[in-house]
Amino acid sequence: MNGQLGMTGKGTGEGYGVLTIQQHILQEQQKFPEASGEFSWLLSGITLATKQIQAKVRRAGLTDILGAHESGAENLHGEVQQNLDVFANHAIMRSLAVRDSVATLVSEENDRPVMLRHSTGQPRYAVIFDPLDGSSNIDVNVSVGTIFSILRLPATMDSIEDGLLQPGSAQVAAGYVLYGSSTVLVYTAGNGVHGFTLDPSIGAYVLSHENIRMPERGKYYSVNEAYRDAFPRPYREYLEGLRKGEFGRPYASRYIGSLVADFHRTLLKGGVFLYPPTAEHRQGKLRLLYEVNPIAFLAQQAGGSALDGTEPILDLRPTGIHQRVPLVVGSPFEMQQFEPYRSRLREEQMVFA
Ligand code: P6P
Repeated sequence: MNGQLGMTGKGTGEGYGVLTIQQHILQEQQKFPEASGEFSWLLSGITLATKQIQAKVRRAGLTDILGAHESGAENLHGEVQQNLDVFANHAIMRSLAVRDSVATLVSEENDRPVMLRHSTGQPRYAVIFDPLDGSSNIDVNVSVGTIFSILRLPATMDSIEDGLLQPGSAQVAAGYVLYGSSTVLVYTAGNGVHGFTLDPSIGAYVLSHENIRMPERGKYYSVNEAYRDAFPRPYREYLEGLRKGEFGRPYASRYIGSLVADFHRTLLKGGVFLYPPTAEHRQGKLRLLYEVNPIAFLAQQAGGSALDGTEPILDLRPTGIHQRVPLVVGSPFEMQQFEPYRSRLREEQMVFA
């Protein structure tokens, strides 16, 4: 077909310069004849919503959308909802509510799952998302992101929680959109990790990072150093080893405080990102279902790996839709260097400074 249409690329649209995310998903879908068009229709709901969100984020300083929502409402985590959080949550909900294949939505901003339709009969999906992660950074123009995870719901469930509390290894797709110097969507459907940059001139996400592979090792570690003394000793000693060059060469530190931005750098440049437990956050701060599981799936698909400190993230059986877990995610080399500390975390009673 490429020859007939004059396209010279290897399916990358080189002949015409761009391959949009819709075309990419349809191409991917052709590899799985049993797959219906449902997934691409579902994903188009996410791409549409994130285009609306990025339009607001790009103009945040020009409208009164900055700052906390006038209601002063807090989400269940006690975080004051920013206007853009509310807008982003509604944009995704509206977009996905009209996708028949979506039965349930779970959002960081909603205490309970939103039931759209019963999941009996044809396969139905649950979309689990953080509509605007890192939103506290919005007012200072630091990158923020949307993170999503997609699960197929079983045909029969005793309760919707049964269908939602599947291990991360059950995800059928996951990804994020980073509203940074450009808007980049990165996703996996279990067949590699691919990145698309929004081209504002045509309003489409176009393929910019095909088949992303995490480098074998990097030169950065990423952690909130302010809590260093509060981490259990094995974490403290691993970080000290990185800083002092005990694993071959000293590392530099990079920490943005926006998970999507910190992970995107780790995915492209290699290295390691950590959010360990502290006395204040004994289970860590990051949420398993809509922050850590998607990140872990992407890392694994790109050749890296992710732990909760001792166990592979993707093996964890969730106990609640807003459950928090510690996270160590990175390149093969840095994760290999973490192994002795992982063993000590298993053996030692978790002692907080
Ligand atoms: P801290 C943002 O609030 C967030 O949920 C993640 O995006 C980010 O990685 C983390 O919290 C930052 O937390 O405690 O370092 O400010």
